[in-house]
Amino acid sequence: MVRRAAPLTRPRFRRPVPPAALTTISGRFTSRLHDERVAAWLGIALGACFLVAFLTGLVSHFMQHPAGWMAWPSRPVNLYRVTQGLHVMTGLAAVPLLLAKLWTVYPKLLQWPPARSVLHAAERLLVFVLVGGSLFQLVTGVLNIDYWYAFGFFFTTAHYWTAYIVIGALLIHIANEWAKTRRTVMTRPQDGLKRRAFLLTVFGASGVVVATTVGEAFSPLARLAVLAPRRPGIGSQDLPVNKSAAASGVTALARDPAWRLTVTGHVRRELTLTLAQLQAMPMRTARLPIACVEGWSAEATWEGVRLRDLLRMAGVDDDAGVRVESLERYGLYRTSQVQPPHWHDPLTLLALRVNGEPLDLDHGYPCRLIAPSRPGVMQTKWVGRLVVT
Ligand SMILES: Nc1nc2c(c(=O)[nH]1)N[C@H]1C(S)=C(S)[C@@H](COP(=O)(O)O)O[C@H]1N2
Ligand SMILES: [Mo]
Repeated sequence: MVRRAAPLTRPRFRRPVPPAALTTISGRFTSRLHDERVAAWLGIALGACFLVAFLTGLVSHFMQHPAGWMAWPSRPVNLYRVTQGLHVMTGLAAVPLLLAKLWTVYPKLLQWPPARSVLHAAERLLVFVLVGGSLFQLVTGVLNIDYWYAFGFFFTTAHYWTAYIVIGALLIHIANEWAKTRRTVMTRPQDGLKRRAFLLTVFGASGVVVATTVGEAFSPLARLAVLAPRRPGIGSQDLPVNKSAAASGVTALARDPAWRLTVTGHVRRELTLTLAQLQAMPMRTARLPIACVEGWSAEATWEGVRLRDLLRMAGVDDDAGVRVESLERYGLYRTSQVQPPHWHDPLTLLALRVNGEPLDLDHGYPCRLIAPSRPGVMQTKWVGRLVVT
């Protein structure tokens, strides 16, 4: 009885392969979803994610390492928060898209013979560079935002340079595929293949990844952010901590009553201030986010002394730059540079308090830098010295 039913369904799989289907190297790739149309739509979505991730990645890189002629504005306050949130979200959304795209086109990747001509060989080499580079970016990016430094190289340098290789290969790939993709998506398929269901599943998977992470930056969705390693509102003083005082080895120095803030370098008057003297200066309040390169961000209410008040007191030229130095002895993020547009901004503070309390040790006690539109790594904690350059 059961066996008799089988022939009824079988002919559906015997239909002639439509011209749009990819050529396969053997009979093993039987799903008809290995298909140009599916590949085209996934490619469009991936291309959009990669272009946004590339541009926002450049913003992040050049905010941290500005070329000599670059002066980033200090407004809008949330500029970095938004660009870096987009960077991480488009990168994460690309993970299911890339996996689905690779599944869709793998018969083509394993094509035999490997090359029919020199041009064909070059085209295929380009695709392998694109695939390899994309996997590298997504894998290292995800490991980095999850604080799993499983790789032996320095993440930011590798991620930055690989981005140019990937985007270069992607632009050539887009140029090669443009006409075909356009034709494919502009025509209506006649074969009744369930592409839409497959694509909706893949886009849905991307949506789920984003929905369960985006709350790390967008606090109304914080409770949904089960995939995020940091969440707004969670941490000491309702604020996440990236690197604790203990991990930075600054606990004793930060608690030392002999702590002084010094302002030195190209100044007319060197300043050496005790914590009490700093506290006696005019206090300002600013509502500003910490926006980490890893994508999480959280807003807090900061109180402290305007950096520009301190620098004016020391007699600093308007076009001078300032290096903010931490008490931390080692560590890549123990100093940061503040350019004129940032220290002129009235919202840029040396903060002494956060969310109504004196700073916790983990948030930079006795004082930390907090400025608008600036990567988190440049919001230096446990400040001991300002050096005017
Ligand atoms: N001295 C010092 N300041 C630092 C860091 C550090 O490692 N050392 N980490 C930075 C990073 S990566 C971020 S995201 C913010 C986090 O600040 P929070 O821990 O108060 O949230 O602090 C920044 N300030
Ligand atoms: Mo960070």
